[in-house]
Amino acid sequence: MAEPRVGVGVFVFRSAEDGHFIVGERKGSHGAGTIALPGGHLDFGESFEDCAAREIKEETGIDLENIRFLTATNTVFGDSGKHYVTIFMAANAIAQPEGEPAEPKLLEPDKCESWSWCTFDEMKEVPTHGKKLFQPLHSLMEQRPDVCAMLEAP
Ligand code: 8DG
Ligand code: MG
Ligand code: MG
Repeated sequence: MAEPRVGVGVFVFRSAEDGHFIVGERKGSHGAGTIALPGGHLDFGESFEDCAAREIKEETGIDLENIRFLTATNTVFGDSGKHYVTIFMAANAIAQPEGEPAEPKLLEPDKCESWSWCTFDEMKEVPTHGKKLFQPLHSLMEQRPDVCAMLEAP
């Protein structure tokens, strides 16, 4: 029998003072076409922090600092029937050597259409603009309103 898996989604903030974080449109996997955070599966023996740093480096080339746990959610996907416990982490992007803010690179173009910066309020508006959110983000809003309130007013 299939078992729940652990996914790690990361709010990568542009800097400590900036409420913009990275989102991307998924491609080539379940939730294709939906807007999601960068992240991936927790590897065997890995810490949440190491998983967040590894996935963000692999997917965007960005190095992280101040990696912190936000919350966890539970999602049974309506489309695929997959079941994930999502660990939501937050972190700040380390600026480029010249001091310019970090910019995500599309390092896995087979898995993601493009990256962009987004605020939590803008993310909530995504469904009204004809796009869908990846289901764990709906779980976050439904299951963890306290955390969402914090993300809305950083
Ligand atoms: P990996 O197999 O290389 O570890 O992962 P990936 O290639 O980066 O796949 P992914 O789809 O980005 O992430 C793996 C699973 O993690 C995904 O299918 C479902 C789960 N997941 C959540 N929440 C989130 C999230 O917020 N963002 C991402 N990217 N994945 C998430 O449960
Ligand atoms: Mg990955
Ligand atoms: Mg991923």
